[in-house]
Amino acid sequence: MNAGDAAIEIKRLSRERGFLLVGIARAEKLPSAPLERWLAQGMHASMRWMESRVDERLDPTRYLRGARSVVAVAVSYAHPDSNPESTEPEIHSCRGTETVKRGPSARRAGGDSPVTGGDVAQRQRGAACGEQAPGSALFGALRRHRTSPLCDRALPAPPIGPAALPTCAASTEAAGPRSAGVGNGNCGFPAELNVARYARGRDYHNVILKRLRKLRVDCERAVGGHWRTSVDTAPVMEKAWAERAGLGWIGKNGCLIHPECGSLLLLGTLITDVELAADKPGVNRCGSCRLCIDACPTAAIVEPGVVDARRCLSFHTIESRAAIPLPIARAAEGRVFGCDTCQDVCPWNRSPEGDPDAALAPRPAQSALNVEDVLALDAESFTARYIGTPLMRAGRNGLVRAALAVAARPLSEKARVLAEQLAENDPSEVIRAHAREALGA
Ligand code: B12
Ligand code: SF4
Ligand code: SF4
Repeated sequence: MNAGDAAIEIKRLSRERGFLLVGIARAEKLPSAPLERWLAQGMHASMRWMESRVDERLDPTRYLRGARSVVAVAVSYAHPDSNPESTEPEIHSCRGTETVKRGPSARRAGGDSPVTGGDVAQRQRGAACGEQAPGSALFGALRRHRTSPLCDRALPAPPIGPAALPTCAASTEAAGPRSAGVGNGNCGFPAELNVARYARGRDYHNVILKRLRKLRVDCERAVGGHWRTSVDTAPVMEKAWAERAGLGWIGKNGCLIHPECGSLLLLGTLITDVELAADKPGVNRCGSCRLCIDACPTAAIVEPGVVDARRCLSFHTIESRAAIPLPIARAAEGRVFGCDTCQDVCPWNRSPEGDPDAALAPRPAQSALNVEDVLALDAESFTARYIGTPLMRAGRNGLVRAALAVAARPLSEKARVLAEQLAENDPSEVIRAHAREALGA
């Protein structure tokens, strides 16, 4: 099979296995400066594992001897707002003369066709047109922005009409009322704890890795050669490969953005020594927009595309086990596990195309947590509740620590009683310290 036919076959197999997007890049050494500079400046904070296997991270031929191609895949987790307060979005997107109702019911009824990536013809956005029914999730989200004391402080005034839109390519293509396929996950729960969208269902590592392993077997059968899989699990720069494979571009918020599906995507790769026809790399379409940089509650986007983990809420609430510095904790305003702000404000996430992955469907009980419930967790009840979910990454101690740090002040009476017990008896010094701080506030 020649490289072109092999690429077509691999893409077909990828879609058959349930990947929304797939593209191919030539396996070659990545420029080392961005990663080396990021590490040298300490932006990886305490993620020491980022320092190891740098050679492999930068060069796929070191990870797999004789590697010639990188297959990048993505799934979407842009499920309609899983906040119990929101209603189903009624968004109509116009493509030429065709009007397609979008939203969960339309999807269930087969209203959306699958979206393709890589070199496969992209669907056109069509004429600049977007309608939003009053009373929909969008208007609900904006109302919450205006009324929630948390969000008024945490976020800049939301852009409502075309005049307020930034000058990035999205604003000229999709001018019209701001249509929010996804709302701001941090809004509407001032007294509660917010979980980042990607973490509201099953653990994506399990879902994607299982699929990738099956796909690897399919690929070996179809075109032979050696294949290695990765989804966060290996020294592979997944965003860089997705960009090179034409899945989109790395935006100023540091995330891979697909022009139709937005950035609420999770990525994986297959590295192979089989020669496959490569796609054209994605082209950056952020333009002069800087909404994400300005909206970040902790100023963690220190340069376009460069996130300093030492300031990022995602790092402090998910990866770090240490005490959360007070200025970061105050700015978190209820974000107990991860953060979506720099993606929520992005115009490219207004009305994402492509079916969100059913295997990653959000569970309401995992989307917004109750402070008292979290403070009452012990190791056993934590595992029983969250096994198989991304929350396991923080562990019971990490989650309780973050809840104490980011919960709204003053604590409720019931939360105070629990915090007093934690301050006194918890085996973790970090939890005891955060509990004391929460009680003193
Ligand atoms: C370490 C890590 C983090 C760290 C550091 C974040 C970061 N931006 O690097 C922390 C814990 C903060 C984090 C947070 C999040 N993460 Co994370 N994370 C990773 C991980 C494991 C490695 C990323 C890495 O190598 N960083 C080091 C820097 C130097 O690398 P880089 O940004 O990729 O740099 C390359 C390019 O960006 C480019 N580059 C560098 N600078 C610049 C500047 C410009 C202008 C441009 C155009 C390019 C560019 O060159 C570099 C090399 O070629 C990847 C999985 C993986 N193995 O790739 C997931 C990954 C990036 N994370 C992911 C997710 C979902 C998140 C969160 C959204 C989770 C959440 N909701 O809380 C946040 C988003 C925060 C953000 N705005 O980036 C997804 C992103 C999917 C997507 N659409 O892009 C990934 C790919 C996991 C996956 N398998 O899907 N993450
Ligand atoms: S995830 Fe949150 S804290 Fe981190 S860069 Fe984005 S907006 Fe800032
Ligand atoms: S919000 Fe950030 S990532 Fe999105 S278009 Fe604007 S600059 Fe780019």
